[in-house]
Amino acid sequence: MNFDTVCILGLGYIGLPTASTLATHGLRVIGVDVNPKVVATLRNGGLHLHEPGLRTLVRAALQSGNLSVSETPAEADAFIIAVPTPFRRTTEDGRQTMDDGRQTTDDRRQTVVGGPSSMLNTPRADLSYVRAAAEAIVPHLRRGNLVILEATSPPRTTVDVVAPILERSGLKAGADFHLAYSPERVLPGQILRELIENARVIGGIDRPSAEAGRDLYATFVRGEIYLTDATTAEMVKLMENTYRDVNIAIANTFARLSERFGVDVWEAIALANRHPRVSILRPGPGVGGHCISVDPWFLVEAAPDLAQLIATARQVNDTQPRFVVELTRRALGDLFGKRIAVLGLAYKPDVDDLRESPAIEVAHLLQAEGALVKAYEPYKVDAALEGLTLVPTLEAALEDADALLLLVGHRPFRELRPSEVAALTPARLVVDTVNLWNPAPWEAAGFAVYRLGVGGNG
Ligand code: SAJ
Repeated sequence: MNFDTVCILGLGYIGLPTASTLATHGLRVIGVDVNPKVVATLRNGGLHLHEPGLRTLVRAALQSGNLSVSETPAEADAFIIAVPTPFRRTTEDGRQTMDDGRQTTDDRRQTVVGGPSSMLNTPRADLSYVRAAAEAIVPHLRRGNLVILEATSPPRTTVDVVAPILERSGLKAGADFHLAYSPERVLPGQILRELIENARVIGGIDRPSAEAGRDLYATFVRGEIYLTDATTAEMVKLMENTYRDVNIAIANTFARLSERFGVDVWEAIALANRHPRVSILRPGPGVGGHCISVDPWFLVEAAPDLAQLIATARQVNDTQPRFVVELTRRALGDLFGKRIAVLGLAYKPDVDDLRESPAIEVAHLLQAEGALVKAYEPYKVDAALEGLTLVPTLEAALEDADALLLLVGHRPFRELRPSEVAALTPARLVVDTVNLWNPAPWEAAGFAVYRLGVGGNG
């Protein structure tokens, strides 16, 4: 199948790079976002999100004349839905909260898969953006079109949710238009390269739909393209991220066990990983980002009776910030009134993304215990976060600190020299939750060193 025009709904971390890449590969692309600010920013040559190389790519796409941005979709040969699928918790009194625990102002309960929750506190996928995007396509859908869902979704969403909405056009999925699911699998921080080089899975509601999807992605994907059915493709995406989450949960559990048994988990993991069939991931302050901390819930929600292991792993990773707070309490004796320099707020090293970041939760929990937190995030020096004091420089975080708490293994932190740090702060205690720092030079510079997962510490 040949494509001249593609309409992409959702200009976020996936939609915008995909739209720009298709445009620079010669297709005419209409990028759609319902947020007028996003559209205005892009039209004025700005960018509303940070990803290495994206500014240059978007500029090239716009300058080529192939990419235009709009608040509403238009007729096209293919439509790609790349909107978010957040999740929400239901509290015991029936309130809906956002994934960060804030109460939602709009009650989207009717849009939550399966209707009102019977499983209290189990986060549920909010498909309202997916539904709205599919509805927006309906007036523009023509015979022979291809529609692709990229948003991470619970199993069967393409077949049970998206197809019926699109069929309101009077056209039949499969018979009149192609419909497929293709998950994005790019790593934040490396999106532009991985979008092109990663293997791609395309699941059609029938074989011709999968083949049409392959023809579209083949315009820019250099990795292998594998065809399957839509529900398998949905499962593949959820399984990948769940696999990683469960493996991080076992690493975090090993850290907890090691502290109890007087073992250094980092040494134990390094030695265990010498086994040819063992590859244990890294413990840390918890699992963040908008994918791995979210996607496993889609499986728990869809089949709670079968997914206990997955739910338990989520609970381990979700309680890891609390575990870090307890470690900090042990290091400091008491948290009340203690000045703590929190180093790093991003959800992982060397990105500026704060979404679902466990570091932010640690900072809030410390404050709830009466600690006085100053947080420094080198990749987001001008950010403002409700309820947290963010300082723009390392010096400002350190100047009156009682302790340093390292939560993210950013490169600038790796390069710190303990003797220089000692001159900037009265603190003589560091808590390293990511095993970034070799304790010896810190101890030589006068610091007591506590590390996550190290029994007896120091
Ligand atoms: N983390 C650990 N220990 C580890 C590895 C990670 O605690 O050993 C933590 C990180 O600090 C972070 C979280 O897990 O808080 C997730 O980070 P990540 O680098 O593992 O993954 P993401 O969320 O940035 O991207 C993932 C990727 N999926 C997999 O690696 C299976 C990416 O390929 C997906 O495209 C992306 O989710 C997504 O969008 O779904």
